[in-house]
Amino acid sequence: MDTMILYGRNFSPFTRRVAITLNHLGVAYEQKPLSTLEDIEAIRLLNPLGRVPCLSVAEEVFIDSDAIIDYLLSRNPQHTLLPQALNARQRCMYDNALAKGVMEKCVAYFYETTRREPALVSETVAKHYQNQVMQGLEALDSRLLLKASEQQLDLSDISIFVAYQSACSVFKDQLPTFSTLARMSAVYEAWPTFHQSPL
Ligand SMILES: N[C@@H](CCC(=O)N[C@@H](CS)C(=O)NCC(=O)O)C(=O)O
Repeated sequence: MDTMILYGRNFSPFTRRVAITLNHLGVAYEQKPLSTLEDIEAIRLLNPLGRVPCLSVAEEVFIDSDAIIDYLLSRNPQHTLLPQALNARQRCMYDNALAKGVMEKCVAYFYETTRREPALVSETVAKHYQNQVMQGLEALDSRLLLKASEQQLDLSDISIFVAYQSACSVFKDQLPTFSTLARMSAVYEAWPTFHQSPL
């Protein structure tokens, strides 16, 4: 059996969504929590862009959370993470895209406000990212209300959970209440497949 190694910390929402997907699929893996700040040279050896997540399987390295998840789902065709019915699939893909957008903007906001020289931080740009995060979460919060409660967990649920928790950790008390997201997050946090990969 090939050893799978996931590179990246769960603080990276993209890494965390891969980790939770691996847990959910029941795939054995090891995680090396490389940081883009402290371990950039090691990360560049895996990914020329110097980004996480990366997943190594034997001699092969996969990069980008979508491409990694696509590989994992293809390797585990019995999975139930992508709905088969057209409407449910479209809903899943739309919510997944919204959640990934929220992740991207949380990361962009975090970089803008913590990695730039203080004198160069643009409040306008940071505010724009913050608004995008808030609007994305607002849309997800309303859309989750409409989702049937008996619906099976799919890829979008993992992404929404990770995106929401990422926003909580980046924006802390600046984040308004999103009651449906908060409820969903509390429920999933108790599941072993989520619990196993904490922030
Ligand atoms: N589209 C990529 C985004 C990955 C990404 O942005 N990773 C961040 C950490 S959360 C990163 O490595 N940033 C370092 C950089 O871009 O310099 C994915 O889905 O994996």
